[in-house]
Amino acid sequence: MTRVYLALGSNLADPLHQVDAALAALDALPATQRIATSAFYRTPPYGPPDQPGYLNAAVALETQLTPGSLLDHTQRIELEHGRVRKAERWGPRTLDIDVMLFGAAVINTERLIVPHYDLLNRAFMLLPLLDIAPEATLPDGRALRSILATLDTSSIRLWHT
Ligand code: 5RU
Ligand code: CA
Ligand code: CA
Ligand code: CA
Repeated sequence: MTRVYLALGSNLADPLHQVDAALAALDALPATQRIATSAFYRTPPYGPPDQPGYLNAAVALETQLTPGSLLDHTQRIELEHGRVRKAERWGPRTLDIDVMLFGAAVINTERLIVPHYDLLNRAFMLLPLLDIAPEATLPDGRALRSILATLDTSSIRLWHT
């Protein structure tokens, strides 16, 4: 079994509903248990600024799936929840599920980079992750807590409602 941390994001079509539906879909994955779920946060959009704010959250799973199989499932769940691939890079989306950590694995394939390539710069990923895994480390042993401490979290709020 491997402990996996996923990042969830949504900024279209009722984000709270999207993330609730994503949790239900993750609960239906084979050979996988959901161990913990963070609070839901309201975060300002990064990347293109002309889009709604995001709901961001983190989930801990224990799984026997391989990284590739888990990615197949998370991409299927994104599509089943109305994700439409647009020309604009980093545009708004109904549901985004990213693998932040897969145990202590380091993965660099065409499909999957783990740890998530930009995790160390994204307070909207690290803050929810540290809610549920305050002792989490990178595969090299660095504490994520000390990385979050270098980032600005001042515009992250609880989602509320
Ligand atoms: C550039 C910088 C591009 C940071 C991206 C999310 C980035 C987002 C999200 C919030 C994107 C990738 N903003 N922007 N939450 N994803 N708040 O999940 F993240 S596009
Ligand atoms: Ca735009
Ligand atoms: Ca993402
Ligand atoms: Ca993604």
